[in-house]
Amino acid sequence: PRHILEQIRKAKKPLMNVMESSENAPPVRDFIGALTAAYGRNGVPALIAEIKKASPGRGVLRENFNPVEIAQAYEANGAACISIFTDEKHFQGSFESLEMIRNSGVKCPLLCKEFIIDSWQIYYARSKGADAILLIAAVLPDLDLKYMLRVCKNLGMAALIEVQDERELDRVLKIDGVELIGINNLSLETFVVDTSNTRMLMEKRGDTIRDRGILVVGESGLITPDDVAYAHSAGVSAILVGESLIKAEDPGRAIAG
Ligand code: IGP
Repeated sequence: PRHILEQIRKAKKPLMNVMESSENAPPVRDFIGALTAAYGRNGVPALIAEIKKASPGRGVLRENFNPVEIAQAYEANGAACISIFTDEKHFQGSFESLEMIRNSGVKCPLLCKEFIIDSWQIYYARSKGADAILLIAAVLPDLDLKYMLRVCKNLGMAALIEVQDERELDRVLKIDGVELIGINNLSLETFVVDTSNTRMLMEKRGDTIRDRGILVVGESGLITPDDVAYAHSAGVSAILVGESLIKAEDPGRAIAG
């Protein structure tokens, strides 16, 4: 009978809440479009400026930490998109800050920087106003990567698929529909940064990546204008920068430097 099914449905409610509220979220903004437009306009890699309070490798990066103010400063100084760490335990982030930034009038598309291991997290990110999510190849088997990319696209969002070595890059290049790959200079095993990683992987697979029209983001450890020029010459069209901006006295003005 009907009411049993209704009871069963109700018992599933916690997950359904996430899905329903993702339907009521503010409209998705075009993350990849914003990167492409900024790159086309400036001829230098588009900036995804990151908001993170702390990291396991470096501890607390900034004491007076106001995520909305930082986001506004990033946008005012030319960031194409903004990445917001939401992991609480290791990065002292929050979904609340994502939601507050989305509701603050900031117009840059927002990346939810989360360790996604289950697809409900994608709905949750959307419900808080995310326009893009991070999928880390190192923590997701191929089947999950493919499935989550589909979930993400069904919600109209972009997925930044992150790799740190050739093996992961080759796994990702086997997946249909990949549009945005991040090459991380940071090893998630050792938390050591090597900025030549992006160049090394682009030398090996740059042709395939270009043929498929995939946009590459150089990630981590980029501090000086030389670092950015180096990433650009390696063939990336966007960069993801966190620590060096967050640590600056004025994170917005640090973009110009
Ligand atoms: C930003 P940085 O060195 O500028 O703060 O790096 C971003 O690339 C980095 O926070 C990052 C990261 C990750 C950290 C990218 N992917 C995965 C932890 C886990």
